[in-house]
Amino acid sequence: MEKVIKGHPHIQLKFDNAAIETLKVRSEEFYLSMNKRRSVREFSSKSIPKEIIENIVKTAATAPSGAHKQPWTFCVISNPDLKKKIREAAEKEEYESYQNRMSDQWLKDLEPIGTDWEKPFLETVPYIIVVFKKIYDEEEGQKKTNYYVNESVGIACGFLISAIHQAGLATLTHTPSPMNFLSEILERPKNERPFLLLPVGYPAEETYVPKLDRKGLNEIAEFYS
Ligand code: IYR
Repeated sequence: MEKVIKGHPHIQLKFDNAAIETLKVRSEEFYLSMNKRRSVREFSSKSIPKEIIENIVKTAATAPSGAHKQPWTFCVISNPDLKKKIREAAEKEEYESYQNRMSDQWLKDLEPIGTDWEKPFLETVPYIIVVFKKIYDEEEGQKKTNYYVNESVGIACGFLISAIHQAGLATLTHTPSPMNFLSEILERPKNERPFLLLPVGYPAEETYVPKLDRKGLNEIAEFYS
């Protein structure tokens, strides 16, 4: 069913009104599945069909965005030379950060996670996804502002990480800093800024992750009934 509302075409929403019991089961199952997600820092080089990555990126792009501007570009890198370049540039920045730019407190906070400046996974993984935010669009030579760009692209990255996990793969939310080298290596246009870098693959055969707890519901939520 289509309808014109205030001069603009609309379609009737096809909403799956499932029974409450179904909602309970689905919401719990989804939580239990998402609660198994862990950030991984050691990856296998096992290959992954491109189609799976395409589905994951399409899922990320179902995110809501300010005025539906979809202000994102997902760069999917499988080219070994580019992965090498990205690793070298990221490690150069990270080395500087760990040696000189990060505070003692920051380094102390990272100790339990066991990170350092070395990022070999950037070459090991079959894919790196670099998410760029589009601070404006260019239409017929005119600059058109995008809205809530950080929120929109942040939400899309949440969808992306969830899609990677739901597919049965692992990733890491990696933010080398500063990361303008990604614009140069990937030759991005000037309206795009790097937002997040995600290596995507299978975890290495025997991978250990930090023993962490998640905050309980009473620590993260306030209910106003
Ligand atoms: N970007 C660095 C440092 C780093 C910072 C935070 I906050 C982390 O949670 C993890 C790492 C790195 O990727 O090592």
